[in-house]
Amino acid sequence: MAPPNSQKRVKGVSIFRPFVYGSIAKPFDPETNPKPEGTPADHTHSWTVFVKGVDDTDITYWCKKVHFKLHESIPNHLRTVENVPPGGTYEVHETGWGEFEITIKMYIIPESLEKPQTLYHHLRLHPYGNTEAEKEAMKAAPEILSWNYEEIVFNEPYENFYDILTSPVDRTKGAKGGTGKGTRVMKGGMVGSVGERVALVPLTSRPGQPYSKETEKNELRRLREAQIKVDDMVAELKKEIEEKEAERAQLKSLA
Ligand code: SLL
Repeated sequence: MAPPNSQKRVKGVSIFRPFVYGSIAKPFDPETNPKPEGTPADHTHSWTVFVKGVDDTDITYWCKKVHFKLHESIPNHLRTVENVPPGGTYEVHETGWGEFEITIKMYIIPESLEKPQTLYHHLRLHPYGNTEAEKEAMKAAPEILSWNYEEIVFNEPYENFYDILTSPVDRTKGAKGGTGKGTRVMKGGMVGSVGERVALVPLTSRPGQPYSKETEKNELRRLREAQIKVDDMVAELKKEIEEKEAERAQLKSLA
Protein backbone atom coordinates (compact mmCIF):
# COMPACT_ATOMS: atom_id res chain seq x y z
CA MET A 1 0.00 0.00 0.00
CA ALA A 2 1.36 3.41 -0.87
CA PRO A 3 2.14 5.48 2.22
CA PRO A 4 -0.08 8.50 2.89
CA ASN A 5 1.67 11.32 1.24
CA SER A 6 1.25 14.86 2.38
CA GLN A 7 4.83 15.72 1.66
CA LYS A 8 6.02 18.22 -0.88
CA ARG A 9 8.75 17.70 -3.40
CA VAL A 10 11.69 20.08 -3.51
CA LYS A 11 11.15 21.63 -6.91
CA GLY A 12 13.93 22.14 -9.40
CA VAL A 13 16.44 20.10 -7.44
CA SER A 14 18.09 16.91 -8.45
CA ILE A 15 20.54 15.15 -6.21
CA PHE A 16 22.78 12.35 -7.32
CA ARG A 17 24.75 9.84 -5.35
CA PRO A 18 27.55 7.76 -6.87
CA PHE A 19 28.13 4.11 -5.98
CA VAL A 20 29.99 1.07 -7.23
CA TYR A 21 28.59 -2.39 -7.93
CA GLY A 22 30.12 -5.52 -9.33
CA SER A 23 31.95 -8.71 -8.52
CA ILE A 24 35.30 -10.08 -7.42
CA ALA A 25 36.14 -13.72 -8.19
CA LYS A 26 39.08 -15.87 -7.23
CA PRO A 27 39.92 -19.36 -8.50
CA PHE A 28 40.42 -22.00 -5.85
CA ASP A 29 44.08 -22.73 -5.31
CA PRO A 30 45.63 -24.75 -2.48
CA GLU A 31 48.15 -21.95 -1.86
CA THR A 32 46.30 -18.71 -2.45
CA ASN A 33 42.60 -19.59 -2.09
CA PRO A 34 42.05 -23.00 -0.51
CA LYS A 35 38.62 -24.55 -0.96
CA PRO A 36 36.65 -24.46 2.27
CA GLU A 37 35.62 -27.84 3.62
CA GLY A 38 32.25 -29.01 2.35
CA THR A 39 32.45 -27.03 -0.90
CA PRO A 40 30.99 -29.11 -3.77
CA ALA A 41 33.68 -30.77 -5.89
CA ASP A 42 32.65 -29.01 -9.11
CA HIS A 43 33.03 -25.51 -7.66
CA THR A 44 36.05 -23.76 -9.12
CA HIS A 45 35.83 -20.22 -7.70
CA SER A 46 34.87 -18.16 -4.70
CA TRP A 47 33.19 -14.87 -5.54
CA THR A 48 31.55 -11.79 -4.07
CA VAL A 49 28.90 -9.56 -5.58
CA PHE A 50 28.53 -6.15 -3.97
CA VAL A 51 27.13 -2.62 -3.87
CA LYS A 52 29.05 0.07 -1.98
CA GLY A 53 30.04 3.71 -1.95
CA VAL A 54 32.84 5.06 -4.11
CA ASP A 55 36.03 4.95 -2.06
CA ASP A 56 34.01 3.26 0.72
CA THR A 57 31.97 6.36 1.50
CA ASP A 58 28.67 5.74 3.23
CA ILE A 59 25.58 4.93 1.17
CA THR A 60 23.48 3.45 4.00
CA TYR A 61 21.85 6.81 4.74
CA TRP A 62 19.98 6.58 1.42
CA CYS A 63 20.15 2.88 0.51
CA LYS A 64 18.31 0.75 3.04
CA LYS A 65 18.78 -2.75 1.67
CA VAL A 66 19.90 -4.62 -1.38
CA HIS A 67 18.31 -7.70 -2.84
CA PHE A 68 20.48 -10.04 -4.92
CA LYS A 69 18.89 -12.59 -7.23
CA LEU A 70 21.45 -15.29 -7.99
CA HIS A 71 21.26 -18.24 -10.37
CA GLU A 72 18.56 -20.76 -9.47
CA SER A 73 21.18 -23.52 -9.20
CA ILE A 74 22.48 -21.85 -6.04
CA PRO A 75 20.76 -22.87 -2.81
CA ASN A 76 18.73 -20.05 -1.36
CA HIS A 77 19.27 -17.94 -4.47
CA LEU A 78 17.32 -14.86 -3.31
CA ARG A 79 19.41 -12.93 -0.80
CA THR A 80 18.58 -9.76 1.07
CA VAL A 81 21.31 -7.72 2.71
CA GLU A 82 20.36 -5.02 5.19
CA ASN A 83 21.44 -3.46 8.47
CA VAL A 84 24.82 -2.71 6.99
CA PRO A 85 26.82 -0.32 9.22
CA PRO A 86 27.60 3.17 7.83
CA GLY A 87 30.36 2.96 5.24
CA GLY A 88 29.82 -0.78 4.89
CA THR A 89 29.21 -2.90 1.79
CA TYR A 90 26.06 -4.74 0.70
CA GLU A 91 27.54 -8.05 -0.38
CA VAL A 92 27.02 -11.76 -0.91
CA HIS A 93 29.83 -14.32 -0.86
CA GLU A 94 29.44 -17.59 -2.72
CA THR A 95 31.31 -20.35 -4.45
CA GLY A 96 30.45 -21.89 -7.81
CA TRP A 97 31.54 -22.94 -11.27
CA GLY A 98 29.66 -20.77 -13.75
CA GLU A 99 29.04 -17.20 -14.80
CA PHE A 100 25.52 -15.77 -14.90
CA GLU A 101 23.50 -12.58 -14.68
CA ILE A 102 22.77 -11.29 -11.18
CA THR A 103 19.78 -9.02 -10.61
CA ILE A 104 20.53 -6.38 -8.00
CA LYS A 105 17.65 -4.42 -6.53
CA MET A 106 18.47 -1.42 -4.37
CA TYR A 107 15.82 -0.30 -1.90
CA ILE A 108 15.99 3.35 -1.04
CA ILE A 109 15.13 4.39 2.55
CA PRO A 110 11.34 4.56 3.10
CA GLU A 111 11.43 8.33 3.80
CA SER A 112 12.35 8.79 0.15
CA LEU A 113 9.07 7.32 -1.17
CA GLU A 114 11.24 6.22 -4.11
CA LYS A 115 10.79 2.99 -6.04
CA PRO A 116 13.54 0.40 -5.84
CA GLN A 117 16.24 0.59 -8.49
CA THR A 118 17.19 -2.53 -10.43
CA LEU A 119 20.61 -3.23 -11.92
CA TYR A 120 22.00 -6.23 -13.78
CA HIS A 121 25.48 -7.56 -13.32
CA HIS A 122 27.19 -10.34 -15.23
CA LEU A 123 29.21 -12.35 -12.72
CA ARG A 124 32.69 -12.77 -14.18
CA LEU A 125 34.83 -15.72 -13.13
CA HIS A 126 37.18 -15.81 -16.11
CA PRO A 127 39.55 -13.24 -17.60
CA TYR A 128 37.93 -11.04 -20.21
CA GLY A 129 38.81 -7.89 -22.11
CA ASN A 130 38.50 -6.14 -25.44
CA THR A 131 42.07 -6.79 -26.48
CA GLU A 132 44.55 -9.64 -26.01
CA ALA A 133 46.67 -7.31 -23.86
CA GLU A 134 43.71 -6.66 -21.55
CA LYS A 135 43.00 -10.38 -21.28
CA GLU A 136 46.65 -11.15 -20.54
CA ALA A 137 46.76 -8.47 -17.83
CA MET A 138 43.67 -10.01 -16.25
CA LYS A 139 45.13 -13.52 -16.34
CA ALA A 140 48.12 -12.23 -14.40
CA ALA A 141 45.93 -10.65 -11.70
CA PRO A 142 45.04 -12.74 -8.65
CA GLU A 143 41.36 -11.78 -8.84
CA ILE A 144 38.85 -11.16 -11.62
CA LEU A 145 37.26 -7.80 -10.95
CA SER A 146 34.20 -6.62 -12.79
CA TRP A 147 33.19 -3.29 -11.31
CA ASN A 148 30.86 -0.56 -12.49
CA TYR A 149 30.56 3.03 -11.45
CA GLU A 150 26.97 4.23 -11.32
CA GLU A 151 25.02 7.25 -10.16
CA ILE A 152 21.51 7.29 -8.80
CA VAL A 153 19.60 10.50 -9.43
CA PHE A 154 16.83 11.68 -7.13
CA ASN A 155 14.79 14.19 -9.08
CA GLU A 156 12.78 16.63 -6.99
CA PRO A 157 13.12 14.55 -3.81
CA TYR A 158 10.47 14.80 -1.08
CA GLU A 159 11.36 17.29 1.65
CA ASN A 160 12.11 14.68 4.33
CA PHE A 161 14.37 12.77 2.04
CA TYR A 162 16.00 15.95 0.83
CA ASP A 163 16.87 16.81 4.43
CA ILE A 164 18.38 13.39 4.97
CA LEU A 165 20.38 13.59 1.76
CA THR A 166 21.78 17.00 2.52
CA SER A 167 22.10 17.03 6.32
CA PRO A 168 25.67 17.93 7.20
CA VAL A 169 26.98 14.76 8.80
CA ASP A 170 30.37 13.20 8.45
CA ARG A 171 29.82 10.20 6.20
CA THR A 172 33.43 9.19 5.85
CA LYS A 173 34.24 5.63 6.77
CA GLY A 174 34.88 5.09 10.45
CA ALA A 175 33.25 8.39 11.45
CA LYS A 176 32.01 8.32 15.05
CA GLY A 177 28.38 8.60 15.98
CA GLY A 178 26.63 5.43 14.81
CA THR A 179 24.26 6.58 12.11
CA GLY A 180 26.38 9.69 11.80
CA LYS A 181 23.52 11.94 12.89
CA GLY A 182 24.59 15.21 14.42
CA THR A 183 28.20 14.89 13.46
CA ARG A 184 29.33 18.00 11.67
CA VAL A 185 31.23 17.80 8.43
CA MET A 186 34.82 18.73 9.03
CA LYS A 187 35.98 18.41 5.45
CA GLY A 188 33.82 19.92 2.73
CA GLY A 189 32.35 18.33 -0.33
CA MET A 190 30.66 15.32 1.20
CA VAL A 191 27.06 16.38 0.75
CA GLY A 192 25.19 18.24 -1.93
CA SER A 193 23.05 21.30 -1.35
CA VAL A 194 20.40 23.06 -3.42
CA GLY A 195 21.40 23.48 -7.02
CA GLU A 196 24.76 21.96 -6.32
CA ARG A 197 25.57 18.47 -7.43
CA VAL A 198 28.53 17.32 -5.45
CA ALA A 199 30.13 14.00 -6.35
CA LEU A 200 31.70 11.90 -3.65
CA VAL A 201 34.39 10.89 -6.09
CA PRO A 202 37.95 11.19 -4.81
CA LEU A 203 40.63 13.08 -6.73
CA THR A 204 43.04 10.19 -7.13
CA SER A 205 42.79 6.41 -7.34
CA ARG A 206 44.41 4.01 -4.93
CA PRO A 207 44.66 0.22 -4.94
CA GLY A 208 41.20 -1.33 -4.77
CA GLN A 209 39.53 2.04 -5.39
CA PRO A 210 39.64 2.61 -9.11
CA TYR A 211 37.08 5.38 -9.48
CA SER A 212 38.41 8.91 -9.23
CA LYS A 213 38.74 12.17 -11.10
CA GLU A 214 42.14 10.86 -12.15
CA THR A 215 40.57 7.77 -13.75
CA GLU A 216 38.10 10.01 -15.53
CA LYS A 217 40.89 12.22 -16.89
CA ASN A 218 42.88 9.22 -18.11
CA GLU A 219 39.78 7.80 -19.78
CA LEU A 220 39.13 11.11 -21.54
CA ARG A 221 42.72 11.22 -22.73
CA ARG A 222 42.44 7.67 -24.07
CA LEU A 223 39.23 8.60 -25.88
CA ARG A 224 40.87 11.68 -27.42
CA GLU A 225 43.84 9.60 -28.59
CA ALA A 226 41.49 6.98 -30.03
CA GLN A 227 39.51 9.71 -31.82
CA ILE A 228 42.69 11.05 -33.46
CA LYS A 229 43.62 7.53 -34.55
CA VAL A 230 40.17 6.93 -36.03
CA ASP A 231 40.28 10.30 -37.84
CA ASP A 232 43.67 9.35 -39.33
CA MET A 233 42.34 5.99 -40.46
CA VAL A 234 39.31 7.62 -42.07
CA ALA A 235 41.56 10.13 -43.90
CA GLU A 236 43.78 7.30 -45.07
CA LEU A 237 40.80 5.34 -46.42
CA LYS A 238 39.39 8.42 -48.14
CA LYS A 239 42.71 8.93 -49.89
CA GLU A 240 42.74 5.30 -50.97
CA ILE A 241 39.21 5.58 -52.37
CA GLU A 242 40.12 8.74 -54.28
CA GLU A 243 43.13 7.01 -55.80
CA LYS A 244 41.04 4.02 -56.79
CA GLU A 245 38.36 6.30 -58.28
CA ALA A 246 41.00 8.09 -60.35
CA GLU A 247 42.37 4.77 -61.51
CA ARG A 248 38.88 3.62 -62.49
CA ALA A 249 38.22 6.83 -64.41
CA GLN A 250 41.48 6.41 -66.24
CA LEU A 251 40.74 2.79 -67.13
CA LYS A 252 37.27 3.80 -68.30
CA SER A 253 38.67 6.49 -70.59
CA LEU A 254 40.98 3.90 -72.16
CA ALA A 255 38.16 1.46 -72.80
C1 SLL B 1 26.46 -21.54 -17.34
N1 SLL B 1 24.44 -20.29 -17.67
O1 SLL B 1 26.03 -22.53 -17.91
C2 SLL B 1 25.46 -20.56 -16.76
C3 SLL B 1 24.93 -21.09 -15.47
C4 SLL B 1 25.32 -21.44 -13.11
C5 SLL B 1 26.31 -21.31 -12.06
C6 SLL B 1 25.86 -20.91 -14.40
C7 SLL B 1 26.26 -23.43 -9.03
C8 SLL B 1 26.65 -23.13 -7.66
C9 SLL B 1 26.02 -24.08 -6.67
C10 SLL B 1 26.83 -22.44 -10.03
O2 SLL B 1 27.95 -22.02 -10.03
N2 SLL B 1 25.96 -22.11 -10.95
O3 SLL B 1 25.79 -25.22 -7.06
O4 SLL B 1 25.93 -23.69 -5.54
O5 SLL B 1 27.66 -21.26 -17.28
